[in-house]
Amino acid sequence: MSPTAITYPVLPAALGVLSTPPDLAAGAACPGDCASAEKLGFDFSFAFQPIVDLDARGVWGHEALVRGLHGEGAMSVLGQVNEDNRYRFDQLCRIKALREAVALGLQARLSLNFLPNAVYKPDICIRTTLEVARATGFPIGHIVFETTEGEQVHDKAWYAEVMREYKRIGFLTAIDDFGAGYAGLSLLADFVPDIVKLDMALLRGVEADAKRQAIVRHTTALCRELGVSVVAEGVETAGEYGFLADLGITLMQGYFFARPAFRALVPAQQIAALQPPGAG
Ligand SMILES: [Ca+2]
Repeated sequence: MSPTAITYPVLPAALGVLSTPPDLAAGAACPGDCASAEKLGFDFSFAFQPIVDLDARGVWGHEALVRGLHGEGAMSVLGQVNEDNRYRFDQLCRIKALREAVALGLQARLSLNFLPNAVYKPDICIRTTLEVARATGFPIGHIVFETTEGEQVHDKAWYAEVMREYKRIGFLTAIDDFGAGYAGLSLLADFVPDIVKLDMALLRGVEADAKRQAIVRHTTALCRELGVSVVAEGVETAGEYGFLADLGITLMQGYFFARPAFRALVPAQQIAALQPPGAG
């Protein structure tokens, strides 16, 4: 990728359409020193798990998954996040994940999880991400913001407005864990993301479960009609892989392809060597 070919949006005009919800306007804003782990009180790192493009037999992107500094599980970090520090944590996640991914030489997309209720000040959130992208030369259009519907979104209109703004700026947007949580279908009515990630609980053993098959088949058809790409996440077996591939799903993620790699990127050759369903 050539940094000179990348253009970044100008912020003031881009942010004119957003306003801060009244209940959040008075406080909880990041004071401008979001990048400090000392201020947060704990530090963390990332593992990266590939999202596989089966058509291209390559890596479509990597999802950054939070880990302890020595590779400890996500809960060792997330257990320290509370209402008081989650905004700063969210900011620091973007900054650190982008920097770590670029340092590892990531060429594909980078998928970042964010906490929808932490977006108190989207102008600062977006600015934070844009600044790191610009500093590292990472293209905006390669950054995916995944947000889970499993986490209750208190203000759906606000949520949809924030997501639309992210998309308008040029980021890719994804609804995570689709089918597992509270608001999937109504979220789609209010906001059409670039990507829907089908929840792993829907996919578990799907090749032998007629009810799951019906749900996955129709959800995939719905997404196609809306122009949304589908990622099957948490794919663990050849049977699941085979069923989903037969359905025409080409983007997949899960242990069947590769486990998350702590502070490392799974080599593209490992993905290219994958056997098609039913082979071998
Ligand atoms: Ca995710």
